[in-house]
Amino acid sequence: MFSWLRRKIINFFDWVFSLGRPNSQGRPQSQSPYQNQSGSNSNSLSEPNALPSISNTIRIIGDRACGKTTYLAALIRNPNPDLYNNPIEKIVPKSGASERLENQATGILEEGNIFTPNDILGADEAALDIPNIGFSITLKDKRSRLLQLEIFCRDYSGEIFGDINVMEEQTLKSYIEDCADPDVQGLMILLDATKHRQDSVYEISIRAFIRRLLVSRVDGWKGKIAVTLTKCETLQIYSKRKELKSSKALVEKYFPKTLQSMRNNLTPDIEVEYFSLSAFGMMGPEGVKQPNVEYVKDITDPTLQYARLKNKNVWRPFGLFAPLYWLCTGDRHPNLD
Ligand SMILES: Nc1nc2c(ncn2[C@@H]2O[C@H](COP(=O)(O)OP(=O)(O)OP(=O)(O)O)[C@@H](O)[C@H]2O)c(=O)[nH]1
Ligand SMILES: [Mg+2]
Repeated sequence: MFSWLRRKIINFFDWVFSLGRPNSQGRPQSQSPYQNQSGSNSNSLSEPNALPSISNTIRIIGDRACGKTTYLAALIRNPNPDLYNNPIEKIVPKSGASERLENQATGILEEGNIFTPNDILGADEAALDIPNIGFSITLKDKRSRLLQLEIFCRDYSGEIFGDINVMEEQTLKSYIEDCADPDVQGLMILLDATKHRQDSVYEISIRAFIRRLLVSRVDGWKGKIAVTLTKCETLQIYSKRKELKSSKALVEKYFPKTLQSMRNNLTPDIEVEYFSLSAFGMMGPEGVKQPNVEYVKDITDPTLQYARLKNKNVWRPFGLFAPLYWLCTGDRHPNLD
């Protein structure tokens, strides 16, 4: 009841926020800045001198506590970017919800606190009630041309993945319908690298999710899927990531059953790519790098623990932008992985 009311109030303020900002409601404008839907080259923005722009509406799913909210907050905050070879020029929040996340990244992550888990949907709520998070990323594309990515998504709670086989049909339907909305062009499926022992559980969740998604539209679901491993600063995963030099091989190593189950259920026209990232990153000199993370026990329940930044001054996430670049352009950017 209270989460419903809170979301309604948040949505109202987001609407007020959007009145002051052009182009903030998240409707895709074109497939590619260089090639529109009819195949000709065009600049998708009408203002003169506007940058080529690609709009992409995505949904991010993954089990509870896999790092969805922290990912979005770190991305929008973009702390301490590398000065060398870094293609990201700027990030601008385009909705009240994304401004709140940016403030939380500053106020919560940097002050050593943690995000609270997202509220699950109440009986009278739908996924549509979850506020729209919009932000634009200006970056240099693979050929060093400036490009703007306009991203719109919602910060779901992990129930849609973790509880998919036990949740109320009405709640499940509302999430699936939201993911199957014709505006949604891409999905990020986040898998927590530190939970790889859950592979057999996630195998079942992913099968259920993909099957429901594919039958939710008569013409089938046609987006792209970025399978993304989170929390890859963990030492064992970090060194495997370096050794394998491929996020695909890394996901295959840690979640073989989940991947097999997903591939068995997808239609061949759905493109899939693989990514790995950490919202906290590493610290220290090359060769002796350590995760920039410390774990704290919950004061009310010591069986629970949270991760937080160890040193905010050297907060340097990695891999955050690569999945979005691919979802928007269909390409991998050599300086974003
Ligand atoms: N080690 C590590 N921990 C992380 C990372 N990102 C998030 N976490 C931790 O994972 C826990 C859950 O993070 P959230 O971002 O709230 O996860 P969520 O997926 O949004 O969770 P729900 O909203 O409950 O579905 C917190 O303790 C975070 O600090 C990361 O990159 N590395
Ligand atoms: Mg969350």
